[in-house]
Amino acid sequence: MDLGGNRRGVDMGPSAFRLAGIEEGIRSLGLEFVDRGDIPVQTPKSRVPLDPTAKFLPEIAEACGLLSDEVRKALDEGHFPLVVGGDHSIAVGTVAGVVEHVHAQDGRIGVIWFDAHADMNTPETTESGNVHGMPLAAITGSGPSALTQLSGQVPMVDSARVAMIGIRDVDRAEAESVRDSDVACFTMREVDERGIRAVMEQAIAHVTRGTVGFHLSFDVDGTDPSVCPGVGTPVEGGLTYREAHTVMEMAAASGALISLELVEINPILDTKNRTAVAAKDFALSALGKTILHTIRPSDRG
Ligand code: 5AB
Ligand code: MN
Ligand code: MN
Ligand code: MN
Repeated sequence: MDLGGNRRGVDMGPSAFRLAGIEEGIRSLGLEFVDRGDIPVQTPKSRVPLDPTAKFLPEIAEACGLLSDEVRKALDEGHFPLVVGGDHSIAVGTVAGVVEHVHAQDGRIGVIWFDAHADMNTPETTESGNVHGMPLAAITGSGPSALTQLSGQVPMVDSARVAMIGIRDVDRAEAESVRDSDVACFTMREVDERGIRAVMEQAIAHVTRGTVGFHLSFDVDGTDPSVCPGVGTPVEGGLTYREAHTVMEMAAASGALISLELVEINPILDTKNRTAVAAKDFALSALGKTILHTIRPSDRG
């Protein structure tokens, strides 16, 4: 999917991610790997959006519905969903699927949102009209009903069970929504001052309180542009390569990670596929890869 952002080409992210060697990487951890293929996304009749306050919303909502069904099915079958984007609007579909699966057992989830951006705009606050700036608002119950009502539950996730990490670029009206919500926002300032380990410890505690576990939505632009240059909305001063691995290693060690998505990998803006390769390596850390040995699922708490 690349309908949610301005810069085209992010729909090629999954190809770049496969080329980076995710299958071999996952198999080398002793895990099974199933590629469930791509989710079909409608090609809009015209690139001129009908609604400038939520561009290509119908096409995005439809693809999110299909993705949600795929994610729920994977979880129902006992698999761990690893979703690869695509622009960040797909998070609405991923989270809807996880919520549907967990809700069938009366459970709630938390969300860790790793990103340079807060993605809490709505059609009322957005300055760009791009839906990839809106998914976290939709997940926590604000925005177009085509998105907020994608799972049986509104809000899909209680904002008090959401933690953002890496934030350093928020629009004026969006910042107000973040402050008015119960989201725990760990900006780059917190990462600088307290270190990523302390921030992650607090974020994990926050999203696991009263939940069955958490979803990690990893926008690669949360890392520094020197780490992941292939992104449409780069912002200086992001997490280092090692800090991003710490995020993933701590998510794995928590034993509470239910699902993972990596988004906004844009091969057109990249150099020699390094963004997809870095994203693949981050994913492997989240799946239990460590430098000297592997945390097998049976070792987890
Ligand atoms: B991303 C911006 N806030 O709404 C907007 O990459 C940027 O999924 C959104 O985090 C960035 O257009 C969306 C200016
Ligand atoms: Mn559905
Ligand atoms: Mn994002
Ligand atoms: Mn972002």
